[in-house]
Amino acid sequence: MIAQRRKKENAKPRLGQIIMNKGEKIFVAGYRGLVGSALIRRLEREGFHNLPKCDRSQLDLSDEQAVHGFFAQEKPAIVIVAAAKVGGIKANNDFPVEFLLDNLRIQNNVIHAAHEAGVRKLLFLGSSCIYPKFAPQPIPETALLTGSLEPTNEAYAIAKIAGIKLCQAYAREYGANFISAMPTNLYGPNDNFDLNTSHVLAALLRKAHEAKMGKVRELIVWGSGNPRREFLHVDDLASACLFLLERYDSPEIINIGCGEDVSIRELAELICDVVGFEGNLAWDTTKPDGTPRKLLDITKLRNLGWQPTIPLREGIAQTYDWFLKNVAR
Ligand code: GFB
Repeated sequence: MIAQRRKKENAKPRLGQIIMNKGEKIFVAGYRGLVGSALIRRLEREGFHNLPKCDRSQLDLSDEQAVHGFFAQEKPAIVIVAAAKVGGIKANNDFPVEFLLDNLRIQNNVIHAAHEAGVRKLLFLGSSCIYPKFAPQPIPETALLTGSLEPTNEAYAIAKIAGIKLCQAYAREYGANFISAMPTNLYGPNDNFDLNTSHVLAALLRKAHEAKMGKVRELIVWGSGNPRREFLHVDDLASACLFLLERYDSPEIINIGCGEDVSIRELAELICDVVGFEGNLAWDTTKPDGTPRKLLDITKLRNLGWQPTIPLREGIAQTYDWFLKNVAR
């Protein structure tokens, strides 16, 4: 009965209805992470002040009952799904069960509860690893499900693809305004600097810093150095997310990137320069390279009028500063 009523209410066309007022309740699932914390910073800077914050000890997003209870009580108007189990190439490769199951649980609970609670708009954040390993470069949104995935992160990618499809299903069946955006590789304050689980940029910042402080002559970089990646500062991502919440109402996925990539070798050299490490790079080719290249085609987002503002070198310097103040000490 309730489900039927919700189906009818939500079946109304919602496109183009979003006008976000500053008192609107916006729930950022995963507000302590790299992405969630950047979203909160940006929303607060823009004057949004009704932002319920729950960390893992207050709300376990993998607990279906708890999530439904939270949504029934809080009734947010807008939801951003920034909560996920994330990690770099090694963590993804070592723990496929957790990357698949935890992510399916979290996103299923949040997206379903958002629908039940009548959330007006939801933004689901995926990842550029949803695209085939050998997708055309730069990767257009239409490349989704056109080829095999990169094995090191297949589990995570499958979970994210399921999240996209769930949002699209709610849009098709119930008229829900649930949209999905695909960010490229991200970095910035609140990144994970654990060498076993982090992504490459945070890992190399830490390694370069520790090599400099320890007066070590060699910095070990994983793989061949040839893979190419695109790096977007998380504050630019947050700006794109707000932009999409206000101006994008299609269930079709949309890429978020900066439009430029670098090789891992170039990234390592840039990081050493910013940190001031003057030793040599050594390559550990027993570690996987992963996808050879991952550069998103951001034409769709650019055509809507958004563009990134933080150059890579400046973003790395700012993140190193954050690392020095918050992690290294
Ligand atoms: O950032 P990263 O861990 O993940 O690695 P992916 C990118 C590249 O950097 C790989 C190399 O070729 C790594 O071998 N690399 C070099 C290093 N040195 C290091 C190091 O010290 N640590 C790490 N982590 N890498 C992730 C996916 O893929 O991309 C996730 O596993 C997610 O699912 C994320 O989608 C965006 O870019 O290869």
